[in-house]
Amino acid sequence: MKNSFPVLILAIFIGLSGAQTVTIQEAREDLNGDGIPDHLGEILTIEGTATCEGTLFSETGLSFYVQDETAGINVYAYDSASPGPILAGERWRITGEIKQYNGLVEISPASPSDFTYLDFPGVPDPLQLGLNQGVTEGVEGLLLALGNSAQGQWVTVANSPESAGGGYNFTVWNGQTAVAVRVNSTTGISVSGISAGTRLFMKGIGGQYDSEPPYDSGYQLLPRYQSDLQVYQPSISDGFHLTVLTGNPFAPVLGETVNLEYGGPSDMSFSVTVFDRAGKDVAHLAESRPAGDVVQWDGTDDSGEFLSMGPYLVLLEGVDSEGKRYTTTETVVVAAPLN
Ligand SMILES: [Ca+2]
Ligand SMILES: [Ca+2]
Repeated sequence: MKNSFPVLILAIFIGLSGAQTVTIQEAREDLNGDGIPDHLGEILTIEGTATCEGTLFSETGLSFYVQDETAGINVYAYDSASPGPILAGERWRITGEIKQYNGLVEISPASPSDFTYLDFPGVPDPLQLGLNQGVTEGVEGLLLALGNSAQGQWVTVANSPESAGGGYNFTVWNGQTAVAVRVNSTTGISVSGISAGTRLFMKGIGGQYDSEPPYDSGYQLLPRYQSDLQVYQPSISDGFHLTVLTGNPFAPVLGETVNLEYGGPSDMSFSVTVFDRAGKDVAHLAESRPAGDVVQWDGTDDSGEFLSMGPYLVLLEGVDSEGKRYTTTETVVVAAPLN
């Protein structure tokens, strides 16, 4: 008898809302690991902040993303269920059926009354992916940053964007990990400035498009706005120089890199080479390249193996149009993790 009061209260709450309120992580739950949310077909209620406008990823109806402290999820609904405009940064309580579409977990409201505006906390900071990290199930639905402008760590476009089904697809390299990027035409993003070799600092939502069980591939980054594709063009001075910009010493096993800038007269061609203490050339960061650039070294040799701790000598070599050779060096240190 003494437990009946809380049970009654719980029953009233569930009765009023019509569905149980859960965290987004709980709504997405896949304890048996089959790539299908365990609550498929259930009506649940979540509370989350929109990371884009309600209609950004859909020509008709709603397709957008919300996230809370635990996870993110796609919200998908017909026009008839729309409560009106939904803006990035707004927090909503949303009731809907848990679905999955080509591996993407969705919550699908059936009517405008399934939406309740809560408040305006603003768009949350993107989750920063580290060097060599890709989009995975654990970050599906979350706003992500790929490439880190504060650390001068960019991603490199692998191929020119290809037109496909109402948008464009291309791939970027985050260190040694390939990440698929899907630019939906409804975003209005132009990809005309993107081609193989373009360096980017990116933001976007973690998405998935995988038509076959077990729905464990096909992860994509979904940029929302033109500003989510920030092209990195370092400005390089003309004097012959090699400068350590960031990351010295650095711990490669933690995904850290050292960034070095080099430059010199426009008639020069440049090579940047890393030597170990024995004087062996272990990594070639640039070879016979024009003008100046920024190079990133991840502490691996030319075959991608991590090198041992200790100091390394970075040699910049410039050869001018008359064949005259200039050199300068910097010492960088490969360190162990702090703990
Ligand atoms: Ca499951
Ligand atoms: Ca998924």
